[in-house]
Amino acid sequence: MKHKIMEFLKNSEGYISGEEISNKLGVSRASIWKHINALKDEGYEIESSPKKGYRLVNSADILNYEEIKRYLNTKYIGRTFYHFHHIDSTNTKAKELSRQGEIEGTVILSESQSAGRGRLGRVWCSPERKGIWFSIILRPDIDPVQASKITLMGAASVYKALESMGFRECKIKWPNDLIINNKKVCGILTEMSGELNKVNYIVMGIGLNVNIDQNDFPEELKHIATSLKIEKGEMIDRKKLLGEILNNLETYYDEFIHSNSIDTTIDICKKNSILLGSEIQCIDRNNIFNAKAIDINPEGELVIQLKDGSIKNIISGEVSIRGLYGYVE
Ligand code: BT5
Repeated sequence: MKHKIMEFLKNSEGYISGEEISNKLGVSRASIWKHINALKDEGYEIESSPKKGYRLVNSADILNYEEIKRYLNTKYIGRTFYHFHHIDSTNTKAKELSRQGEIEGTVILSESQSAGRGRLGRVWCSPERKGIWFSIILRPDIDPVQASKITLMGAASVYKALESMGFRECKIKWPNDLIINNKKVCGILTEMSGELNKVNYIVMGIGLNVNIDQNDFPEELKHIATSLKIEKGEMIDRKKLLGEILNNLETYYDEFIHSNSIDTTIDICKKNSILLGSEIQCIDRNNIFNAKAIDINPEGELVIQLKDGSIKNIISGEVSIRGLYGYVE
């Protein structure tokens, strides 16, 4: 009902009377008034005049389906959309919904998270309406070893969306970070439920710092994290950005599913990599070693050269990567 009322407000040039909305929707004027108040609480600026009715002055900076659908040109990604004002973690919710059978392409987005998660139990800082914190449910018919490719598609999708909005300084840190000016602006957490040779579902969570101010970051992140607003010095349109990311993702994911190719994704990740050509530090369960990052192969693995000259391919998730001179986590 709330969304239907919003449609009326958006489609009317000036004021629309409570009576007209109530007649068209077949609900009482008191009920309309209640929904209008709920919309105001969400941040929509609505003027009410006893004689003329209601008028939408400004849309809210809110990432629900109603607000972002005009930016979407996807067939299935983002077409089922859960929007929360507050949640523990969108990845946790997405996994719960996946277990209940929710369909591929479903997006779960929250304006804030109280327990946003990074990899290995790390915490993801997600202040209200300052970023884009969301998860996508995917159900590819692939071998589970291929699941890590999805993270690269996420990184490429965010990269291209940022590029199209004028952010040319952005770099991809294989496999799951985006970096601007040596600081992290986006992180991706991909989780999978599967059997030996079958994926049940994949949940890819993306956290992108959009309108965070320096002071919003906790002390320990101030020197390693940044946001688009900090970098550009102005507020960024979250709705357009989210639409672009989802549109890109469907393109790269479709290419993977239908043509079994991630060439476009790899191309973007390679051309804009912060690691390739650099000395890096790799940390796996047992040891820490230095190497040179030399390539990302067609399978999406990072190709490194060890000190003894030998070449090794690493799959994301196997090791943590740190830059020696540049971005340090
Ligand atoms: C990641 O982990 O980078 C994956 C982050 C994924 C977050 C999204 S938000 C929507 C979805 N729902 C969730 O619950 N999670 C996903 P990792 O590479 O482990 O990096 C985590 C580290 O990044 C932390 O230990 C901090 O040092 C740093 N960090 C935390 N919050 C940050 C932020 N907002 N911006 C930049 N760095 C941050």
